[in-house]
Amino acid sequence: MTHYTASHWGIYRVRNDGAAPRLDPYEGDPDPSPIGAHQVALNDAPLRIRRPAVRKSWLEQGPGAAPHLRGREPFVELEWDEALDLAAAEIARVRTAHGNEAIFGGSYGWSSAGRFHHAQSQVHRFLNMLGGYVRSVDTYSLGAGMVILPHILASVRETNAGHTSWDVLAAHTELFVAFGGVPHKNTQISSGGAADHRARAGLAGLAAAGVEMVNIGPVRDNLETGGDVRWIPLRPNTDTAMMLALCETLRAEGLGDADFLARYTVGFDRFAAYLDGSADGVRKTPEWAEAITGVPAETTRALARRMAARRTMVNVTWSLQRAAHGEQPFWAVVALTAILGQIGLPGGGVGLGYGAMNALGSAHPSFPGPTLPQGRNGVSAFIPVARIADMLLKPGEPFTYNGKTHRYPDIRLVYWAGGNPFHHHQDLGRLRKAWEAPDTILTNEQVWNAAARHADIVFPATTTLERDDIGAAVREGHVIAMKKVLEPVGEARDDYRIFCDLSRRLGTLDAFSEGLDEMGWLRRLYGESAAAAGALGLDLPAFETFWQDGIVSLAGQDKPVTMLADFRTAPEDAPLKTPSGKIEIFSETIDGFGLEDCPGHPAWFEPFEWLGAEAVAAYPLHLLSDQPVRRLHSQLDHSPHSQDGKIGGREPVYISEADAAARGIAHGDTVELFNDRGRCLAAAIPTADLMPGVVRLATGAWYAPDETGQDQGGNPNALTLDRGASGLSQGCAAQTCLVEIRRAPDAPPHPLATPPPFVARG
Ligand SMILES: Nc1nc2c(c(=O)[nH]1)N[C@H]1C(S)=C(S)[C@@H](COP(=O)(O)OP(=O)(O)OC[C@H]3O[C@@H](n4cnc5c(=O)[nH]c(N)nc54)[C@H](O)[C@@H]3O)O[C@H]1N2
Ligand SMILES: Nc1nc2c(c(=O)[nH]1)N[C@H]1C(S)=C(S)[C@@H](COP(=O)(O)OP(=O)(O)OC[C@H]3O[C@@H](n4cnc5c(=O)[nH]c(N)nc54)[C@H](O)[C@@H]3O)O[C@H]1N2
Ligand SMILES: [Mo]
Repeated sequence: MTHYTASHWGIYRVRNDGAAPRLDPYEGDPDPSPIGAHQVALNDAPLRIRRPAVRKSWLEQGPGAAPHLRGREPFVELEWDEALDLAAAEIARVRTAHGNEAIFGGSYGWSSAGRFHHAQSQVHRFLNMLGGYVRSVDTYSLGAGMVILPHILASVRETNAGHTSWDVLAAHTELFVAFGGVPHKNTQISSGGAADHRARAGLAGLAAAGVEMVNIGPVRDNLETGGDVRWIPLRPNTDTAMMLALCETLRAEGLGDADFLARYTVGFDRFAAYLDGSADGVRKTPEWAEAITGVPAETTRALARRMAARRTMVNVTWSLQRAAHGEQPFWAVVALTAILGQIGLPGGGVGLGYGAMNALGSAHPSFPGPTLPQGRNGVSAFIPVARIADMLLKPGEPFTYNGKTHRYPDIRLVYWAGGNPFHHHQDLGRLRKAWEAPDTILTNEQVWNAAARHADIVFPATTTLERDDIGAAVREGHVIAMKKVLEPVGEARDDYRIFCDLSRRLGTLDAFSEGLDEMGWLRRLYGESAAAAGALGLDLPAFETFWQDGIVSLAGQDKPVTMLADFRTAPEDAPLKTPSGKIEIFSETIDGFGLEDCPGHPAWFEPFEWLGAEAVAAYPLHLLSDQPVRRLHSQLDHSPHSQDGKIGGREPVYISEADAAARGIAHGDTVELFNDRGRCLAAAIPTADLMPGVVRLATGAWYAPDETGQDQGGNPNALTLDRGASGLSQGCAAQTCLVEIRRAPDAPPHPLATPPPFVARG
C-alpha cells in the first residue's frame, strides 16, 4: 500500500522508514515544487495553535468589548467545551437579535488541498444549516476577470479548463506575446493539488520549437524558457493602452481578419469608432500609447504587423486585471486576438493566464472532482469579495456590482475558516479599523498569524497531515488518497469536528453531518465524483481500490486541447454563452449598465495611481505585489524555505539599479516603503530585471505592525489601495499603488513571528 498526501503545490509520497515520516515528491512529477518539503517538521512549530483561546476583554466583558484591542491584547486558553459553548451561544444570540443577515461567512481563502476538509465548504455548510449567512462572490485572484469574461467570451471556469495545451502551442505557435510574462514560480500551484508540474517543460518546448517569445511588462525575469526572450518594458497598469494601439494599427493598416470579425464577433464597428478617434477625438495610435506606456511607437507598430503575419498566441497574466479598471486589459486582449482572427486555431488566439497556475495548458482529462455539498443559503445579501472593509465600515450604504445596486449588510458576527484576511486584503491599516465593527469574530486556524491574533475566539484546526482526505484539482488528472501522516498537535480538531460540535449545540447536527463520519463522507464524495467522471467516459476504480492504491492517474488519457476549437468549427452549433452567442467586442449589456468606469467596449482609463499621475511627485515608485516564489500566499512563511529567501528575516523588495543608486540603497539594506496609507520594512535587492520607477515586494510575509503602525514583516498590503477595480466588478486592485522608499535606520533582524501572549483567566 502506497501512502500519499497532497497540497496545492504538489503530491508527496510519505515514507515511514525513519524516525519521523518523510515526504518525497510524487514519482510522476517531472518538476516538483520545494515549497512543501518542510511540512512534517513544521507541523509542530511553536506557531501552531494548540488550544481554544479567547481574547481577554471579550471573555471578561462579552461581545463587542474593547474592539480596538483586537490584535493587541492577550488571549486566555479555555477547555474545548467551554469555548464551544461560548461560540454557540454567541451565534445563537446574533441570529435571534439581528438575524442571519448579520453573520458574515464569506471566509475567503485557500485553506488546504483536501476536498472534504475544505474549510470554506465546511463553514458555508455549517452556516447554511443555521439559515444562511452573508456570502462573498468572486475571488481576489480574478475579481474583474470573473465579471467581465462571461459578458464577452466565457466563464472563467470554462477558460481555465479550456486552455490550449502546451503540446499544441509547441507544434503550432510561431509568436508568443506575453503581457506579464509566464512566471514559472506561480505554476508550482494548482488549487486542490498540482500533480505533474508541466510549465517548465511547456516553456522549454516552445523554446525548442523556435517559437518567438516576447515579454511585455515592467518585469523582465518572469518569462524564462531557456532560450531567447525579447523584453519590452512597459509601465505597470498601462497594458490596455498598448493593446488598443495594436488594435488600431491592425485596423488602420487593414491587417485584421474581417471574415472572423463578421462571423464570430459582434460590435467591432463601435470599437473601431473609439480606436480611430471618431467617437472621442483621440486616435489610439502607437504614438498616443507611447506617452502612456513608455513603449516606443515603432516597437508597437512593428509588433502588430508581426502578430498579423504569424500564428500568434497573446497571453495575459491575472495580475493585469488585479488593478484599477482591471476589466479593460482582459477585454482588450480578447478584442485584439479577435481582430487577429486566430481564436480557435491551434496555437493561436488568446491566453488568459498561462503562468498563473499549473493547470492552464494541461492536456489531462477534465472531470468534476469531489466536492462537499454546501446546502442552501437563506440569506441573499452578498459582497464582492474584496469589499470586506467597505462592508464593515459602511453598513447600509449602496454599492454597484455587475449592473445592479446593492446595499452593504450590517454585520455583527464574522466567522472565518481557511483564509487569512490580514494577508489578502488591501490597506491593512484600514482593515484593522474595519475589524473593530463586529461584536464578535470567530475563526478556525492552524497558526497564530495576524488573522488569528485579530479574532475573539480562536479554535485550533488540524493540518492536512493530521487527517484523511481526498485531493483532486481541475485538469490535474489525478485523484489522491490523502492519508493521515501525523497525530494532531495539541488539542487541534478538524474543521468538520468543530462544526459538528457547534451544530450539536445549535440543534443542526443531523442536517450538517447527515450521520456520516469522515470515512463516510470520503466514500460518498468519491462515489459522486466517480459517477460524474464515468458519465464522461472516464473510469475511476471503486473506493476500496482507490484508497488501497493511494492514487488514480488519468495521465494516460491525455488529449491535445485547442481553446474554442468547437466554436470556431461551428459557431451556430457551439455558440458562446454570451448574449449574442459570439465574442462581444461591444457589449450592449455592459453599455446598458451606464457605468462611467466601464463602457460598452474596451477603453483606456487612467489608473487611480500610476507613473503618469500627479501623485508621482510624492510617491514616485509603482509597487507590484506579486505572488511569492517560496510559499503560497502567507502559508508556510515560517518554513526554512521561505525564510531562506529573506535577508535578516526581512522580505526582499526588488528595486531597479537606478532607483536604488538615486536613494543610496545597496543590496541587503533595510528600507522603509511608505505612502499615505502605511509603512513597512523590507530588505532591498537592486536588480536589472525591473524597469526604473517600479518596485516589487511579494505578498505573504506575515503582517506585524508595531505600536506606531509600521509593519515589521514586510507585507505589501500595509501600503496597497483598498478600492474596487470599477463599479462593474469591484474586484481587488492590489497592483495599483504608488510608494516611496528610503533607507531605514539599522534595525535588529526581524524575528520569526511568535504566538501572542497568553494570560490566566482574570
Ligand atoms: N497586495 C496583494 N494582495 C493580494 C494579492 C496580490 O496579488 N497582491 N493576491 C490575492 C490573491 S490572488 C489571493 S488568492 C489571496 C490569498 O489569500 P488567502 O487565501 O487568504 O491566503 P493564505 O495565506 O493561503 O490563507 C489561507 C489560510 O488558511 C489557513 N488554513 C490552511 N488549511 C486550513 C484548514 O484546513 N483549516 C483551517 N481552518 N484553516 C486552514 C492557513 O493557515 C492560512 O492562514 O491574496 C490576495 N492578496
Ligand atoms: N509560488 C506561488 N504561486 C502562486 C501563488 C503563490 O502564492 N505562490 N498564488 C496563486 C494564486 S492564488 C494566483 S491568483 C496566481 C496569480 O497569478 P498572477 O496574478 O498572474 O501572478 P503575479 O505573480 O501577481 O503576477 C504575474 C506577473 O505579472 C507582473 N505584473 C504585475 N502588474 C503588471 C502590469 O500592470 N502589467 C504587466 N505587463 N505585468 C504586470 C508581475 O510583476 C508578475 O511578474 O498565482 C498562483 N500561484
Ligand atoms: Mo489567487
